[in-house]
Amino acid sequence: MKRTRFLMVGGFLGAGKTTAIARLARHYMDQGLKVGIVTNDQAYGLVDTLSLRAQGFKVGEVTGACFCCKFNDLIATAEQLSQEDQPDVIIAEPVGSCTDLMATVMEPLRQLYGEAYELGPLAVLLKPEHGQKILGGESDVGFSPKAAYIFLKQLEEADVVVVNKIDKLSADERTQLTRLLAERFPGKQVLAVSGRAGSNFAELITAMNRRDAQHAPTPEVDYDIYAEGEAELGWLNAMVRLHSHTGRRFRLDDVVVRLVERLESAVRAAGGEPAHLKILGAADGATAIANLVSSTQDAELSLRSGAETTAAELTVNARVALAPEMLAELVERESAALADEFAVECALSDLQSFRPGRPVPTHRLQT
Ligand SMILES: Nc1nc2c(ncn2[C@@H]2O[C@H](COP(=O)(O)OP(=O)(O)OP(=O)(O)O)[C@@H](O)[C@H]2O)c(=O)[nH]1
Ligand SMILES: [Mg+2]
Repeated sequence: MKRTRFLMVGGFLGAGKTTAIARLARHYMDQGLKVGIVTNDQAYGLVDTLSLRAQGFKVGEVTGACFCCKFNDLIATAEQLSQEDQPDVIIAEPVGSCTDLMATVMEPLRQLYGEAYELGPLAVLLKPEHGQKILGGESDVGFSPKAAYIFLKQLEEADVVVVNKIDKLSADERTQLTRLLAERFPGKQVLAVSGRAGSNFAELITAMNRRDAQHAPTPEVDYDIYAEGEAELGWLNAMVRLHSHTGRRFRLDDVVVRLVERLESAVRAAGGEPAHLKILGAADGATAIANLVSSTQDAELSLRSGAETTAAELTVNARVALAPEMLAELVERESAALADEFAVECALSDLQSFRPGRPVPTHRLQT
């Protein structure tokens, strides 16, 4: 039986996993290989799934909890992709606040499903600003110690650590960050790439294609700290439908960016800290995506549609250090205010807001 190569690209919220996975998948497809992608979230209604499907990729999803707690759903989703399309490669994107993936996903796959899947390395991406602050020991990191614990555990278990978004770094900043990583994790492979611009991406491809990866020993993980770190985040997925009753058209790109900007200001005014706000707008077959990955940066339009429309569906995914009830209130209020701003009607549905529950892995196997 042909084994499917299974790759996983992890990293903290907003590190650029989906962007890098799309580039990786495109590379394999250009080589004539079939690729399936598996996305993952604590809730349903995923921006990442819609975004990757809009780019033409075959995507299955595991929703309702992370891969480790829904290991059997991950297997079922991978099998479904295999039945439908017989992919040569499956690339999985875990939830950005997850760690211990080597012991709870990769090893169980190798030990229990090794006949079906050939495992590649676990790559973990990091946002430069997180790396600089946490590894550099800055005091005002905008990051709680428990969230920093998860971030560091992700790097510790990685086969390959990938400094992403180097298009935003000077040569000095890049050298300093790779030095901090080498000091903290001696012997670990460290790459520096831009998933979006494609710089140095060939190095990540070479690393992902390695067949002789020696996995690092499984780190010990304190599940109390891990669970408390995850539970500091308010998680919200929702759908906002906009409709122009007058027939006047509005720009899809403008509404997604404005809603992200509005949410960012509202979150900050409420004393919260956004980890990742992402909104995907769909209208008449067109797709626009706006993101915000930190309160020190502006909202950006990561996918431009150029579309003008009289009706749109916005999928809102917010991961914010703020009480989930408050986050839900802000999303309701700011969606209504957005509708007023664009003189359209608005309906909010499928709202799920909660703190992620304690992870209870299906399996935990040591390397
Ligand atoms: N400058 C720059 N921005 C990037 C790069 N890669 C991703 N981004 C941007 O970072 C934001 C988050 O990217 P995603 O790919 O959605 O990040 P993610 O890790 O999948 O996020 P979650 O799934 O929410 O954890 C988007 O605005 C991207 O356009 C990069 O290499 N350079
Ligand atoms: Mg993603």
